[in-house]
Amino acid sequence: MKSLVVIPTYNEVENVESIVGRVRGAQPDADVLVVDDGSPDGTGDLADQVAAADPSVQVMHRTTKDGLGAAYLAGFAWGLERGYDVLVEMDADGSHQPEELYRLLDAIDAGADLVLGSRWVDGGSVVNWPKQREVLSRGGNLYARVALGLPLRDATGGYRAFRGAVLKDLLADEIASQGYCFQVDLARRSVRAGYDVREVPITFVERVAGESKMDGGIVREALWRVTGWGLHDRTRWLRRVRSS
Ligand SMILES: Nc1nc2c(ncn2[C@@H]2O[C@H](COP(=O)(O)OP(=O)(O)OP(=O)(O)O)[C@@H](O)[C@H]2O)c(=O)[nH]1
Ligand SMILES: [Mg+2]
Repeated sequence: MKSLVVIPTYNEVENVESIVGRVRGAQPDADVLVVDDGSPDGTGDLADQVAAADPSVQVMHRTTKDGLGAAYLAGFAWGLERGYDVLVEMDADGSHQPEELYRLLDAIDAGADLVLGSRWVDGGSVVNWPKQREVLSRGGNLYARVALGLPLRDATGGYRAFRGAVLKDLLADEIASQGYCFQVDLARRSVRAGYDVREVPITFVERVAGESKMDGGIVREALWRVTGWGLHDRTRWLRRVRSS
C-alpha cells in the first residue's frame, strides 16, 4: 500500500528539514507532502530545497495562513487525486514521532479504516508538556467523549492514518472546522459512518523549536462546535425516541 504523509507547516523553518528526513528514514516507502501556508520565515523555500534532492518529497505552497484544517483538506485532495492508499497526518514540530508511524500503518494493514495515534490510551504518553496543556487536552477529550458519545480516548490528536477510500467518503460532505475540532469532526464522522476506528499508543513530545500556533480562538472554536454537534445529535435522538 502506498502512503502519503501530509505535513502542514507555518513558520517551521527550524523543524521542516528534520521532520521530513525522519519520515523518509523511518518509512522509506512513504512519500511526503509538505503543505506550507506562505510561512514568512522561509519554511517553504527550505522545503523546496529538501524536495529538490528527493523525488519522494513534494511541497504545496499556499498563499495565506488559512488554518490547519484547510491545509489538510488541500493536502488530502492532492493525495487522493494521485491515488494514495493511505493518508497520514503529522505535525512538523516533532511532537508526532516518525519512528512510531509503523504502529499506525500496521493497524491499517490489520484492517483499520482510521488509526488515531493516542496519548491517552495505555502505553501512550506526553513528554515535556506543561500541566495546563495536559489538563486542556484531557479535559477537551473528556468533553468530546461525553458530548458526542465518542468511544475514543484521544479524538483531538493530529497523528493519524486514514485509508484513502474512507477519507474520500468522509470528505464528501463539507468540512468547516479549522483548528482542533477538524480532528474531532473527522473522528466523529468516521465513528458515525460505522468505520473501523482504532487507537494506538504514541509518545507525544512537546516541540523544542519554533512557536505553537495554538491559541484561544482554536480552543473556543472546538468548544462551540463540539457543543453544537452534541446538541444536534441529541435532539435528533430525542425526536426519534418520541416518534417511535
Ligand atoms: N499550513 C498550515 N500549517 C499550520 C497552520 N497552523 C498550524 N500549522 C501546522 O500544524 C502543526 C500543528 O501546529 P502546532 O502549532 O504545533 O499546534 P499544536 O501542536 O496543537 O500546539 P503545540 O503543542 O503548542 O505545538 C504544525 O506543523 C504547524 O506548523 C496553518 O494555518 N497552516
Ligand atoms: Mg505542536
